[in-house]
Amino acid sequence: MDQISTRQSLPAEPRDFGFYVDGAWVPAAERAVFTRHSPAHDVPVTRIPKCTEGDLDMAVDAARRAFDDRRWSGLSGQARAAVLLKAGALIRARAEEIAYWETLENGKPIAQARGEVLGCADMYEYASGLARSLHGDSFNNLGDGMMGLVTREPVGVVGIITPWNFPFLILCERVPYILASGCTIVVKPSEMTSATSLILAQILTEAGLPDGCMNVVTGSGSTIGQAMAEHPRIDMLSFTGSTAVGRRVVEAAGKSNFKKLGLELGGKNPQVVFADADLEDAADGVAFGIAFNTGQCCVSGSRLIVERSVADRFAEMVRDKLSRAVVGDPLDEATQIGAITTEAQNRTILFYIEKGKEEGARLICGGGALDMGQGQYIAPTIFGDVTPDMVIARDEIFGPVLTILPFDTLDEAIAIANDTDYGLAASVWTKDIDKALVVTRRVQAGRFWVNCTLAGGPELPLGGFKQSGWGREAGKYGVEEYTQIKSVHIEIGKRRPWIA
Ligand code: TXE
Repeated sequence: MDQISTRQSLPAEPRDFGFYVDGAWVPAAERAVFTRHSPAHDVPVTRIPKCTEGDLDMAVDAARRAFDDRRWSGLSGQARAAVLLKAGALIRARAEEIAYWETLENGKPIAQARGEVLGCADMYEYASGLARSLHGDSFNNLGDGMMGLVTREPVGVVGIITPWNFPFLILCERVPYILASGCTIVVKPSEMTSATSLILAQILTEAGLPDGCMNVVTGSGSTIGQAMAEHPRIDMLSFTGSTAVGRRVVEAAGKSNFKKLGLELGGKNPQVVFADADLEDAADGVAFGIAFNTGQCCVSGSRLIVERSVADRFAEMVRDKLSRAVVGDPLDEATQIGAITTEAQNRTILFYIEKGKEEGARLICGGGALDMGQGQYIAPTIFGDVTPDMVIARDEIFGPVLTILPFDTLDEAIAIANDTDYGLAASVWTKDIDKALVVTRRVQAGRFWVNCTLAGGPELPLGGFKQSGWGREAGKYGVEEYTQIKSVHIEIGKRRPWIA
């Protein structure tokens, strides 16, 4: 795969998209259209239809038909695997194009976007194996007259609502696993970043996915997203986004058909650094953990909990690392930190930076917007002397803002790490295996990293403890999540009569 150049150019015209239902594009036609501007370049890049609730019904009907007539769930695992493998190959072949539109709508560095897209191809390849190995259980110990089976069946029509921070990655942490299980899908991407979800739908059709199994409806969260949560013919909904909207989704599911829910919500993730760690390695990891994707990352390591004896030296090491990160035009191959994706998020991050200053935290670096001539950028920011009660230590900021909380003992480090409503991810940095294991056991988080951070891949599951969510995505757990279990009792020979 060739890279087009070290600095791709902007599109001459915004690209027009329709939405995707029953294996075909539906043109925007007379519907209202949302024009998305690149947050890094301030120019229009895509035009996306604002779908109506009628459009959603059309997509749900298509997914419903495709599920109910068994055109997908009735295929063998081998046949489903073939489609997933082909999809992985097509994603690889079109990685440059997907990364380009991801970068334009999201503002993330093109090299990072490319890496994410290739990682997504791997998920389809991995999930193809799961389509073939998914199985239930059997009971051969019920006596000579009875055998028991436990089978797994696909849940049905699955809705997926995604956010704008990793539009393609978060989608692909779900779609191949859901398809491997035999379910059909209706997606609503974030209105800010719809392009790559739409491109994916077309790729899946090209890969041989039967019509109606993957549908994408674009539009706002308050209309289409809310209508999905309330929809009586959607059997399960996977929602990734804010905790506040997650709460609304739970209420809507309860008021409609009790659809099964998967929720991946916010995080305020601890990075616990002991004095005996390889501090050079840890400083690089902590800088990466807070600045990757400009901190707009549910698993970003936003709370640095560091042993007091090295706290000042370590803060200086992280500051030095961040000062050397390349911030700039995300279309430039060398860029490591791009733009903030939405205007609302930009305002939110700047609000929290001012809050930190008001609360009396010590500003170590950054502290405001970066003027790059165009687009919206925020300087990587570190606050020292943070106390656990400060707002900047408690709220998910979702930006490149690191708060430092020192500790003296292992127990204190664990207590600070757990002093949050969230439980999505955590890291520990130490050369002492006992400390690493104690922290790994006692800190409440769905994903844990030892002497690394933000590592991932299709094999290991992701999801949160506490208010970070429900359920797991990826790995074998990610397929099982989209199945329901049926138990089957089979009589062997003549039944013992109830009335003789
Ligand atoms: O999220 P929303 P926003 C957090 C992060 C960020 C904050 C706000 O702290 O600052 O959320 O971001 C759709 N019913 N995370 O406003 O609104 C919406 O269209 C159904 C963490 O963008 O939750 C989009 O597709 N759906 C998170 C998706 O929900 C609704 C990633 C997420 O939007 C809806 C993103 C409704 N009533 C933000 N309203 C993470 N864990 O990665 C909106 N949506």
